[in-house]
Order: sequence, then structure tokens, then C-alpha cells
Amino acid sequence: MDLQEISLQLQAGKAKIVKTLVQQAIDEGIPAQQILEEGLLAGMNVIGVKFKNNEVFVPEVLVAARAMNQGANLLKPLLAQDGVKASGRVCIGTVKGDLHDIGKNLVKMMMEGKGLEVIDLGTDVAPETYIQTAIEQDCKIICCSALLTTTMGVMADVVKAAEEVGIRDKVKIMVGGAPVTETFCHQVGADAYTPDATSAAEKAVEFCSCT
Ligand code: B1M
Repeated sequence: MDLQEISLQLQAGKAKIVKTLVQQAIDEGIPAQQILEEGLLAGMNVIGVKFKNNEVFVPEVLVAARAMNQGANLLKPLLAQDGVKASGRVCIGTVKGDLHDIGKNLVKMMMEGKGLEVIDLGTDVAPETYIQTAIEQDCKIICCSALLTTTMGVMADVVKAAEEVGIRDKVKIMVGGAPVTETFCHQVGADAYTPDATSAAEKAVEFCSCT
């Protein structure tokens, strides 16, 4: 199957067709990672460029996002089946002021695939919520996602809040999302930046194996 068809249908927001095509690709034996990258993410990238250029608007982006999520759900059991497994509990959320959750959901999916228990705090998560959850649920890692340059600064507040309540040495803080960089990670005092969901899951396994 031509994975570009998945990309095109995703761009058109046709969630049902995307689901059918993703299932068809799985049945044909195409690797899940390839379906994700060349089908779903490729389509989302095109939408991203068109969004930036005002060629599509929020409603179109939302239906594309729904198609993306539905397709990704089918891939969930297949992604990250191999490799090192670990046990441990982590919490994840998109930072306060930010409603983007597709990348965060992918990170969650890959971490669960590696055997980690993931508490999903959703979007628009305040620093106190991450901290309270980490304490109450005994999380080894706090994972923060941000897609906006205007919200990534909240990650510094999460690190500060962890220091203030005295749990900074007990919990690792991981950051990621399109505008986030390694340099930014160091600036805010977080423990790790990873560029994608696969490397985020691998890093989380590493942290959980060390503690
Ligand atoms: Co928004 N949006 N959006 N948007 N949106 C961006 C991010 C933008 C780059 C578009 C653009 O202008 N080109 C731009 C940000 C510009 C900036 O800050 N510099 C933008 C803007 C401006 C906005 C609004 C302000 C628009 C408006 O209302 N005027 C608004 C803000 C709302 C808010 O959050 N308060 C807004 C709204 C929306 C929608 C609601 C319509 C929708 C979100 C739907 C949803 O998530 N449920 C949306 C979308 C879909 C996008 C784009 C098109 C796609 C984002 C996405 O899902 N990508 C995006 C353009 C783009 O990114 N090219 C854009 C696919 C996803 C898999 O990638 O999330 O990067 P990503 O995740 C990656 C990695 O980053 C990494 O793993 C994933 C891949 O493996 N990763 C982590 C993510 N989190 C991680 C955490 C980790 C580690 C890795 O460790 C903890």
C-alpha cells in the first residue's frame, strides 16, 4: 500500500478512512513505525505547514488531529513491542496554557509499550499538579510536553516547584515538544530532553532502571 494515501486522508480529516487504511497497512505487514512516520506524521507535518501559512485553520487541524489519534491508537499495541522493558510509574502532561496533545499521547503510548505505568494528566497542566501527582503516586519521572514557545517556560516552573517541595533529588524531569531543545533543557535544569516519542521511552526506561 502507498502510505501517502494515509497522509492525504489524514490531511482531509477522514478519520474513518484513515483507520481503515492503517489497519490495511498493518495487515499487509508494513512495520508500525513506518506507518506512523510515512503515513500519519507525514500528513500531520503537511497540515502544520499549511496551518502556519494560513492555508488551513483550527477546525481543519482539529479533524486532522482526530484522524491522527485514531490511526495511532491502532498502532499502539504494535509500537515498541521489542526492546528493553522496565517497570516504574511516571506522570505526563502538556504544560499549562498548552492544549496540544498528539505528541504527548505518542510519548505515553511508547512508554506504556516499554512496560511503564503512565499517569496521563492531560493538557493545560499546572506545575503544582505534576508535583502533587509525583508525590502522591510515587512517580519516578515527571514528563512535560510543550508545543508553544509561549508555554515552554512553564517547564522551568515545574523544576522550581520540585525543588521547593524537596523532591528534586527523588524525581527525574523529562522535557520535549517541537520548540524544546537540549540547550533549553539545561537552561531550565531538567534532567533530559528527547526529540521524539521513541527516544523519550528509551530514556524513561534508562531512568527507571537506575533508581
Ligand atoms: Co497548534 N501550533 N496552535 N494546534 N499546532 C503549532 C504547534 C504551530 C507550530 C503551528 C504553526 O504555526 N506552524 C504553532 C506554534 C508556534 C509557536 O509557538 N512558535 C501553533 C499555534 C500558534 C497554535 C495556536 C496558538 C493557534 C491559534 O489558536 N491561533 C493554538 C494554541 C492552543 C493552545 O494550545 N493554547 C493552537 C491550536 C492547535 C489545535 C487545537 C488546532 C491543534 C492541536 C490538537 C491536539 O493536539 N489535540 C494544533 C495542532 C495539531 C498543531 C500542529 C499543526 C501539529 C502539532 C502536532 O500534533 N504534531 C503544529 C504544527 C507543527 O508542529 N508542525 C501546531 C504532531 C506531533 C506528533 O508532534 O507534538 O511535536 P509533536 O510531538 C513529537 C515531538 O515533539 C516529541 O514526540 C513527538 C514525536 O515523536 N515530543 C516529546 C512531544 N512531547 C514530548 C515530550 C517528551 C519527549 C518528546 O518528553 C517528556
